[in-house]
Amino acid sequence: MSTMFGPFRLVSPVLAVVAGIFSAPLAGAEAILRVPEDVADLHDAVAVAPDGATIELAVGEYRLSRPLVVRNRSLNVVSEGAVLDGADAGAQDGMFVAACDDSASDALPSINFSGLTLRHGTGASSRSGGITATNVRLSLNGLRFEACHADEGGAVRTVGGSLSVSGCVFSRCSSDGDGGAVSAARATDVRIGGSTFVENRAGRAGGAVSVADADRMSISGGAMELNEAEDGGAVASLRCEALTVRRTRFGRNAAENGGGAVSASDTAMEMTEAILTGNRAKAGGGVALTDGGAASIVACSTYGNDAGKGSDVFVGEASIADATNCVLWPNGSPLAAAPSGVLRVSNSVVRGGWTGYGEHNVDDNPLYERPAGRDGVIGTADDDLRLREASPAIDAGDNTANVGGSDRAGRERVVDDRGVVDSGVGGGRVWMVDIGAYERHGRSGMSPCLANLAAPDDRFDHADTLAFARLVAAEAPEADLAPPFGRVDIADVTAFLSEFTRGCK
Ligand SMILES: [Ca+2]
Ligand SMILES: [Ca+2]
Ligand SMILES: [Ca+2]
Repeated sequence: MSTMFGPFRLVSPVLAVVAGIFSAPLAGAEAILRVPEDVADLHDAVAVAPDGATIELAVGEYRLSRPLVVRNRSLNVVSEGAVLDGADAGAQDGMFVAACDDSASDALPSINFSGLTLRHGTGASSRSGGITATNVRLSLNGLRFEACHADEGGAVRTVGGSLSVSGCVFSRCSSDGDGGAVSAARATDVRIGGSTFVENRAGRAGGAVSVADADRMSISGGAMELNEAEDGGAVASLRCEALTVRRTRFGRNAAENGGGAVSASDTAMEMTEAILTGNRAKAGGGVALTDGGAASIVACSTYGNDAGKGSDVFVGEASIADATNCVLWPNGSPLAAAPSGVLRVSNSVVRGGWTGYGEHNVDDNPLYERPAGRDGVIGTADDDLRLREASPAIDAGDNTANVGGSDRAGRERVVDDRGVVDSGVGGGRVWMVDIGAYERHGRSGMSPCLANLAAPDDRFDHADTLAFARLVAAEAPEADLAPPFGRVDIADVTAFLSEFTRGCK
C-alpha cells in the first residue's frame, strides 16, 4: 500500500462541488466543510469557506504545492491527524498564510488550527515555512511542526494580532534570522502552554521562540531541549513588557553569545519554578539580561549549566535580576553581572557562595535526588531535581516570595520537614517553603547520604564508586560533595570515601 502521496492528492478544482458550496446556505460560523467529503481539494475548501467556517480535514497526507491563503476572514481547520507536507512547493511561500488588511480593526479575524502536522514547509522574505499570520488572532492546538524553515520563524511567524500555542510540538525547525520555530512581533499577547520545542535552530535570536515588541508573553509548562541560536538558545525576548515563564524545563539549549536558555533584552521577566539543566552560552548559561532587562527569578532549580560568565544568570549593562528561593548549582560560578548590572540573591542555594546584594544564601550541596537522571545525561526529561533528605534547601526559603499553593510536582508547597531545623524567612508562617522548584515531603533523618550515586539505591557498592569516579573525571557538580564548593577536589573524594565507609545510614 503506497502512502507516498496519500489518498487525497487530487488537485483538480472540482468546480462542480465548489459551485455547490457557493450556492449552499452556509451561515459563517455554522458552516462545516469536510475535506475531501464535501470539497475534494483543500485549497478549494479554504478559498470558498465563509467567514468563521470550520474545515474538517480527514486523516491522510496532503502535499501542498502552494500555500493556503485566507484574507480578512476567520477560519478553523481541524483534524485528528492530517499531515500537510510542503516538500513539493515550488516557491518559498510557506504552507498557510492568513492576513487582515486592517490592523486597527476591533475584531481581528481568528484563525484556529488543531490536530494537524505541518512539515517540510519553506518560506523566504516575510513568509514562515509553516504558518504566516498578519493581524489575526492565531490559535494552535495540538499541532506538530517538523523540519520547517524560513528566514524568520521557521514554523510560525506572526506580526500584530495575538498568538496562542497549546500542546504543540516543534522539532527540527530553523530560521536564518530570529525564531527557529516561532517568531512573534508587535503582538498584544503571546501564550505558549504545555508545548515541546526540540532541536530548533535560529541564525540570530531565539532558537525555539523569538518575541519582539509584545505587550505580554507567557510560557508555561512544556520543555525546550537542544535548541540553538546566537542569543537565547531557546527563547529570545526583545522589548516585551511582561514575560512570564512558569514551570518550563530548559535542557541542553545553547547560545553562542548570551542566554543558553533565555535571553531577555529590554524586557521585564518573571521566571518561576523553571528547571534549567545543561544549558550553555558565552554569558548566562541559563538566563542573560541585556539593555535594561529586569528579571525576577523565583523557586527555580538549576544543574550543570555552563558559561564563561554566569553559568546560570548573567546580568548585562543597565539590567537587574533578583533571584529568590532558587537552587543555583551549575558548572563553575552561577552568577555574574556587568559593571552597571545589578544582581540580588536571597534565600538561595548558590554554588561557590554569593557575596553581593541579598541575604540568607547557602553554599552547600543541594542534594538533588538524581540531577542527571537514569540516563546519566544532564538536560534530559529524566533529570530529577527534587530534594533528598537533609538537603540544605529544605525549610530554608522565603515564604513571602512563595509563588503558589503547589510545587512543580503539584504537591503542597509549604510543608514542614520536622527533621530539619527551619532556616528560612517566615512572613508570619510556622512552616517554611523549601528552596527550588520542589517541596520535600517527609521527615529527614539526621544525615544526608552523599555516596549513593548509582542504582541499586538500597546498598553501596562498586557501581557507586564507578559513578563517583566518572563524575570526578567530568568535574561534574554532582561530585562536588564537600566544601569548598565550586570545584571538584580531594575534599570531595575524602567525603565520598567516608560516606561510603559508614554506609550512609
Ligand atoms: Ca538525564
Ligand atoms: Ca518546607
Ligand atoms: Ca523544619
